[in-house]
Amino acid sequence: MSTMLIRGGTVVSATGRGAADVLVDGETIVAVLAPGSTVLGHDLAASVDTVIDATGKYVIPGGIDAHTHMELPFGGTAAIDTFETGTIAAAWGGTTSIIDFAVQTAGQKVFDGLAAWHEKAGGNCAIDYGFHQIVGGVDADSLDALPKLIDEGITSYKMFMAYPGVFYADDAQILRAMQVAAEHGLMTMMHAENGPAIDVLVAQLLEQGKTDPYYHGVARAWQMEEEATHRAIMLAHLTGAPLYVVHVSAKQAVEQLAAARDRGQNVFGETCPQYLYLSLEEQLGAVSEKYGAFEGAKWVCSTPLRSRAEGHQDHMWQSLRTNDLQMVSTDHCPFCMKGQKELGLGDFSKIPNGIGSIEHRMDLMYQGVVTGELTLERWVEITSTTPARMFGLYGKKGVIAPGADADIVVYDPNGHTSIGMPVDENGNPTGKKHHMNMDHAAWEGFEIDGKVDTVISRGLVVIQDDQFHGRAGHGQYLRRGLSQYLV
Ligand code: DUC
Ligand code: ZN
Ligand code: ZN
Repeated sequence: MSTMLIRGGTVVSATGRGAADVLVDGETIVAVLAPGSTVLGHDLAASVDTVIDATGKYVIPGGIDAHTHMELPFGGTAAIDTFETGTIAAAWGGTTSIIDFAVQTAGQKVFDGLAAWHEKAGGNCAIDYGFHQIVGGVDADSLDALPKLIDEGITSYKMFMAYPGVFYADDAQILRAMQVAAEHGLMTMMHAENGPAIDVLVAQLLEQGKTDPYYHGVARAWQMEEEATHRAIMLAHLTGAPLYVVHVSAKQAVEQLAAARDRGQNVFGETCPQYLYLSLEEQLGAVSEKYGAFEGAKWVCSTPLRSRAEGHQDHMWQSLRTNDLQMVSTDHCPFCMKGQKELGLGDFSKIPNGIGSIEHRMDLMYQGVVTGELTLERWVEITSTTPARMFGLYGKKGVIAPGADADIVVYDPNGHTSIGMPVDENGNPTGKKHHMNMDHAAWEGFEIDGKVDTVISRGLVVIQDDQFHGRAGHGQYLRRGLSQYLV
């Protein structure tokens, strides 16, 4: 077992910051020491195998992205990042654990869907990974499987109030699943949009010749998100099921969550970087020389990017500060323009839904610290500590403390990160490039006043000196406990 000392840095947790040295033995943090401490010897640096100098830098628990979709089949194609490429990109960005969504579709056995996800991920991940279970077909069989997932280390499952004919669950199905979940302490995750009503609006817009990506955002109006969020909260209230609403983008949906929390309900919400920074007007409505108004396809995702004029983005930042929203995940679901997003040329409803952000989440949220939207501690909390607690990983993940896995990021506040992949007229990259599989950058031109310096995954240095030192297969499957926010 090798030993490592990360010294000279400022250790930041969800509750505070302070100068401290971190000692790692093998895969585990064994001590957090006051600088100059001699409790473990007079020259600890001389007696360890590796010393990492974190002077002037922050030392934080590795990021946890609790919402990713590697290789997700969607809209006649599949998300382009494999577990290998997606987890390597995650590591580059300071994320050391992901929770991906195993998929069960209607008519399929839950455990067959889960086995397929283990097959895709096993031996291929560069960082640790866990699963939530998508239940795309709520029936007697899947209801029976739900509690058994807990023994597999899966303590959360997701249903969709959107996508009729694909993943959609109706109110009766949701009620039944929540009854089972409430009994066993499973977290119900909800994609809260009124899918049947949205489909009517989509058909009407297409009939009117409104086929550009912009209309994806028009069809998926905020009222559709607020209404579904309210309905999910009411069904959760009735059944006593804890509820976690994914990818919240509408300020009115947050108001529903806040009201439920004020009533004392176990209701939680995540948002994603795209709902904090991007908008209906600027991205979905973008026009470029190469793609014309189809440029906006790069940002077609659901829930959709919302109108900046309506103030949703500012409200998301505020809600993260006030804890009306508890955490930030990416909903990483990348598709290339070529051959994938292009499926929706002339019909926005055929554009595969998703944006790739796994590599940029820690940086984009750190920029919120720079601009005064978040404190340093809140940054750590919403990107690592809360995701760990929410999904039963805390203690092992989400904290720098003796006994925790040595998942550590050294972050340089004096560094700089330019995001993007400029291309020549033939589409060939001419400069800096991200490590996700997509052929474009959804975050082109974003500048971050900070930089991921060193990333350690269970004691292994995976990123250092702008090089990837890890390997696919290092990442282990995470068996999760029940949510640690529930009593
Ligand atoms: N939303 C997306 O944008 N992509 C995948 C599935 C989803 O709900
Ligand atoms: Zn979703
Ligand atoms: Zn998703």
